[in-house]
Amino acid sequence: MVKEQQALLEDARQAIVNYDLSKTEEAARKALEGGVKPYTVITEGFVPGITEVGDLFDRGQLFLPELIMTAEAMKAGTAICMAKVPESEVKSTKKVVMGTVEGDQHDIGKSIVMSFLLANGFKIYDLGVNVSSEKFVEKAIEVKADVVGMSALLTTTMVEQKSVIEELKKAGLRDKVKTIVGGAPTSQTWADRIGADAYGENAVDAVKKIKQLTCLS
Ligand code: B12
Repeated sequence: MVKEQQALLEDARQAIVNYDLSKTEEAARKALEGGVKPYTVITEGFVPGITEVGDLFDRGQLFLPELIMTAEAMKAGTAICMAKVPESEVKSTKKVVMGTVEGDQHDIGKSIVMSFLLANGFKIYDLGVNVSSEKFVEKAIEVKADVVGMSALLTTTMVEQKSVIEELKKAGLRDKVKTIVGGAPTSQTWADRIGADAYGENAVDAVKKIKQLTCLS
């Protein structure tokens, strides 16, 4: 990557660290104009910034209002980048129901994953945040989902992913619907432990794993 592009990514990181919404939007636009790929702006600009903010919050050096402002800036910047990712012209018939589990309000990562799935032609049903296991199952039945994706960002809520899988079993759907989990506290080990079919580390990995689950790769 050329030096100018690295400077643009540094501006993006800095704007997030300063939870400055308009600077974040400006940094996103400038980076895209400067030839940086949308996903790179997010992963190498915004994500290092939000990780730094998360660490400061963890150490008690920053508080919830700032965290909320950071999230708003992150959402605005990400939206500008994602608008540059074209929706796939090749439509798949595969349906993915996505949601953030019950008790959890984090949706930035899930939104990025959904945009990438859309860009790869999947049909997405977004249940939003704080979604109960019952709602996941109801939607999976309603749309005849191929895959159910669950996001969790809190160690206290990741256990809800297990509840969704159990609820799918109870509804007799476990063999018909594939499951994938994601979110910072989750891992392949966690996915194996709760009987999920896959774990996705990030948006690119999520697309790869969902393609494998639905036999598209
Ligand atoms: C932004 C943020 C918030 C925002 C969320 C806004 C929003 N609309 O999402 C707000 C301010 C609301 C918030 C609130 C809280 N937060 Co918060 N938050 C964060 C922060 C800083 C960033 C999360 C984020 O967006 N990351 C960027 C995205 C791109 O990454 P990601 O979510 O991991 O997603 C990627 C992958 O994980 C994966 N992925 C994600 N989902 C899925 C799903 C599938 C199916 C797949 C395959 C892949 C996948 O792909 C994504 C793209 O690459 C993190 C710190 C951190 N560094 O993670 C803390 C953090 C998650 N929050 C934390 C806490 C404690 C809270 C609060 C409890 C604070 C409080 N005292 O009230 C509340 C809880 C509210 C609730 N009930 O959910 C802790 C969690 C600690 C823990 N271990 O449980 C963290 C780690 C901060 C910290 N270091 O203490 N938070």
